[in-house]
Amino acid sequence: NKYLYKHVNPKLVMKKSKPDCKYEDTLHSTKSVHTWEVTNQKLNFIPKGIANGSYTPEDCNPAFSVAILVTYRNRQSQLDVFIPYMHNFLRKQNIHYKIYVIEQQDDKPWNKGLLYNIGAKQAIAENFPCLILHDVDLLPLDENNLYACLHQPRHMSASIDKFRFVLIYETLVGGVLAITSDHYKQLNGFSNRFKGWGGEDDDFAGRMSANQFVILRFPQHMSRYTMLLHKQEAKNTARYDIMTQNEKHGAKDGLNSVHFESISVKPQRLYTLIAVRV
Ligand code: NGS
Repeated sequence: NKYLYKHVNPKLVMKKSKPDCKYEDTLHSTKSVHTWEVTNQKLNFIPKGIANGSYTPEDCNPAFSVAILVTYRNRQSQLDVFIPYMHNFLRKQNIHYKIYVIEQQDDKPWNKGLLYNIGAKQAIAENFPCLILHDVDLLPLDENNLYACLHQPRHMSASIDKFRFVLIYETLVGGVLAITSDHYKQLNGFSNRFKGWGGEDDDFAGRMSANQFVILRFPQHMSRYTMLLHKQEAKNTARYDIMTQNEKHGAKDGLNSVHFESISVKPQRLYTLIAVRV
């Protein structure tokens, strides 16, 4: 597929004895294996070969290497479903991946943009060329939805059951977004100024559009997700004001202005936890 951004993590040692992984079936097959039942099945089964939240195919050399960044606070029951589900889903895609959970471990207002920037810095430091920004409450339903970056950012979760599988607005990039590390750096990442729920993703879409990026999407049937239920978070009432202000000084607010009280990186078997106090 000419639109795929081929990117192999330089840290991955390629074993010559292995053939290259195949992707045609994943991209072109019309069969949709993941259906509703799968959501409720196999949640207790964890594939072998996972350490620090990372997996690489055993029998072939992957062409894609992705860091999955999951921002998180206080939703243990969702994490308990998300992590095993994702390992089962991703392992079939013949990619190299690593799941990072970036947890805000304080009671201050939720700062998702800052958490994404912190996760991105870590993944970039570990040479991941592709970042997948992922809500913890979204589970992909179609295994043709390849977890890989394209030549432009791709909004992967355009079709969510909660919204009757309809894209709620054209510039939505929240939920699940695949973007190359180079593009993320070019945008200076997310604004760190959104405290509380909402707006940081729309602000990020503004950065993409200011940089002439195009938001790509796979066909709707491949972009289906189911959303785990939860209470609506407290909305940030200042979010529209911040978006307006950011149009003027976004360059000083992002990856280059990440501040926090403390951070620790704690590798666990099924994910690498980045614990942050903001
Ligand atoms: C918009 C929010 C986005 C959010 C989207 C979907 O209204 O941050 O809803 O949210 N924008 C503003 O508040 C400015 S959802 O219903 O999926 O949780 O991502």
